[in-house]
Order: sequence, then structure tokens, then C-alpha cells
Amino acid sequence: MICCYKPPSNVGVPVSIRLSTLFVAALTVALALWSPDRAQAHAIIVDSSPSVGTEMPGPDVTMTLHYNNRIDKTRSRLTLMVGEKPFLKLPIDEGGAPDVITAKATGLAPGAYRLRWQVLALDGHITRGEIPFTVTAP
Ligand SMILES: [Cu+2]
Repeated sequence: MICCYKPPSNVGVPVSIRLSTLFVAALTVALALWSPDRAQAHAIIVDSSPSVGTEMPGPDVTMTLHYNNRIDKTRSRLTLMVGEKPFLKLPIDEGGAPDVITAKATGLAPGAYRLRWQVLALDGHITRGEIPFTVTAP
């Protein structure tokens, strides 16, 4: 198509500029068409337990994170943080609903924690987040 493009002889705009304008226009249309699908395919957290800022009775706490999409559980990570340091890697349970990941932390002392999650959605994109919460005495 580009090889055979012939601008009208009475138009003074250089061919290269006209082609790049056409390219940008086509790219804009392509992005507009693709963005909604891609955004929907990202894993966004819908609700969770613990949720942000809540108190959970210890010493054992079950983590349940519900996403808007299916998750590749084998390539997702849950880490319990204390301050800025990783405190405990939580093994994600196999099975269950494909858009929910669960894990259990046992023997937690009362105090402030952050649940750091990183999940891989089936579109190949990784999303991350943190949920600060407090463990209380049983
Ligand atoms: Cu995505």
C-alpha cells in the first residue's frame, strides 16, 4: 500500500507527514478499540478478607482475595509484610473458584501487618497491591 501511494499533485503537504498522520490516526483508533478489553482483562481486586484497615482475630487468619477475573494461581504471590520486611510467604491454595485466591497464615502475633499480593491475570498482565490490617488477640 505504501509503495503505491500517490499524493494528488495539487496538494503541497509532504507524503511522509501525510503518512505519519494517517498512522497516528490508525493507532488512535486501534487503541480506542483495544483498551476496553485490555482493561477488563486486568486483575482488579473486588473484595477481600481481611479488607483494608480491618482487625482480624489471631493467631490464625485466612486470607481471601476476590478478583474481577480469573487468576493464574501458580504464578501469583501472597506475602505477609511486617513494616517494610517480608515476614511470611503464604502458599496459595490450589482449587476453588478461578477468580478467588485463598491462603492461611497461622500463629500470628497481635500487631500490624500488610498483605502484599501480586497476581497474574490470564491476559498476561501482573497487578499488585497491599492490604494493611491488624491481628488482634483471640
Ligand atoms: Cu491486562
